[in-house]
Amino acid sequence: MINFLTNSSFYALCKIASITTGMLLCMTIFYYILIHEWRVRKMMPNLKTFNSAPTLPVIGSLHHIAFNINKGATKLLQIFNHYKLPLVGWIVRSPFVAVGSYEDIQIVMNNSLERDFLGLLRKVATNSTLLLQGEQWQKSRHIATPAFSYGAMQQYIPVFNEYASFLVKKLQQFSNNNEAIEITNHVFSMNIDATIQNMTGYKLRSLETENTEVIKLLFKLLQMESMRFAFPPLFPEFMYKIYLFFSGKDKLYKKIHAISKKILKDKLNQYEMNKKREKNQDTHETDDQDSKSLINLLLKVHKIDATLTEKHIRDELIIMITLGYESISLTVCAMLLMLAMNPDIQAKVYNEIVTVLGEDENDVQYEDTKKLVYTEQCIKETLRKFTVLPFTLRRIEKDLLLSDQQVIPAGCLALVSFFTAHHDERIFPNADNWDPEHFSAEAIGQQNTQVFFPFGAGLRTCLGKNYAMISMKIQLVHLLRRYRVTTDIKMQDINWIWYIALRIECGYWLKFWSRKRTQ
Ligand SMILES: *[C@@H]1O[C@H](CO)[C@@H](O)[C@H](O)[C@H]1NC(C)=O
Ligand SMILES: *[C@@H]1O[C@H](CO)[C@@H](O)[C@H](O)[C@H]1NC(C)=O
Ligand SMILES: CC(=O)N[C@H]1CO[C@H](CO)[C@@H](O)[C@@H]1O
Repeated sequence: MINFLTNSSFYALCKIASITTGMLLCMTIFYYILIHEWRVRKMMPNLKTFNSAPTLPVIGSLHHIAFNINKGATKLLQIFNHYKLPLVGWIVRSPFVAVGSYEDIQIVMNNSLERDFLGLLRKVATNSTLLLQGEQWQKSRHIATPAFSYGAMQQYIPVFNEYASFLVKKLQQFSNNNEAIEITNHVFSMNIDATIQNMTGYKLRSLETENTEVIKLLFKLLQMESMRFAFPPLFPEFMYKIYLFFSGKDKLYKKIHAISKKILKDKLNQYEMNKKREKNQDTHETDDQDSKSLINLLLKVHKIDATLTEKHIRDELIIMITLGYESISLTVCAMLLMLAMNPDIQAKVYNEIVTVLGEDENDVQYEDTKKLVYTEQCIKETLRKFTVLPFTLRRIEKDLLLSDQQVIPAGCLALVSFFTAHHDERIFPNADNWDPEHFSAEAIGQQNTQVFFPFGAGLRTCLGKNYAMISMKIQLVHLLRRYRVTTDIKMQDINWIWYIALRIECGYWLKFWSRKRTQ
């Protein structure tokens, strides 16, 4: 009897507790919706002046991109092409303004430092320079900057040369037989090996061993993250976590974290050992040797400043490596493809290489890269036409006056479409054509940095832009002086596909023809 009573009062208590919790939860949600609506209402007068793509109740403009897995972003580019930018769009009840003219991009990039990627990449990169904000960002950027200085670059150049000539050798087996090969994985392997070695000292050897496990993992990561972008129910962090848990895909993140932990642990041990040896020998040689590499810069601060955690180091490395090798590799692949389609231009690039470096297969030095002017023009044209990172998102902190007197209200997101600016017919006539003359001294000259954003703009520009340019030049020199490339792909076969980085859907199929005269 007594048992029965206590039991029933227990259930009653439970009932009351759950009802109260439910009510509290509803009230909190309601409260946040109210606050949000109040903020949006304040923005409305300004937002009303913008063009708008058709919206639906509740979901806003999401139907244009949603559920188009991996085509969401390319759909977005079409919309931007179709309606005139700036354009207002709605993520459920949150507004964003898309800008795409170089004038407006400059205004947004110069005035807003706060990135907001809607949760994208948060699971691997919250504490990286890419995603940090405010003072934390400044500090992180300050630490990483010397890793891309002139001095550091001198350290990387032998590595680029070594791996590029390795890639050249690798391609030998596919050359001269009139069969096209898809080169992404080879170029990816080369670049991930070089970048990991330069940033961390770790030798991955994926090109040598043809073990592309890490590349596949990182590609899956980008696929997952871009899928999330096209699937709005997964925007909230807790929804994404639930999805990952039940689909078993959290394993992917665990694997990536495990690899970065292992590299860091090895490096920490080595760092301690070097420090000890230094103390014993009373020299600073070991320390100075590679003190400018990213991992050493981070470790040095980590040792004296506990707020820079191991997680920060790992996030920084993952993001620099992933975005670095992706964008460099895809640009190199695209450039080879364009040269294959344009034999005249390829001949001109080859002639420049021979003029600057001679007939021998010497290593490329820093000074040589400066002299490869026409090659650089072609790389820039590739960065324009193929804009590997086509968008960025910024949170607008103060009302922002755009070039046509419209105002993006404070608190609103700005979606910056570099891709649109790079296809602006005012600046790049016949923008759909790949034509290095778009970057000839007469065509664009000094304007260059004002209208062209391959590495972003403003204070948050990409730290690795020199690294990327020099690395790409060295790879192209090694490849093009050994091989002539041809392809069966036509410009009209090219469709975009977006996995955080923009690629072409059909792949980069090339034929390699040895230039070496038979001895
Ligand atoms: C943005 O900043 C760059 C570099 O400081 C400057 O050259 C440019 O004129 C600025 N643009 C605008 C619109 O403020
Ligand atoms: C890492 O990121 C989180 C969330 O942005 C922040 O709260 C934390 O302070 C960061 N930690 C470091 C070491 O920067
Ligand atoms: C961090 C690190 O070890 N970076 C290396 C990049 O590669 C060159 C050449 O192997 C090394 O000297 C650097 O130490």
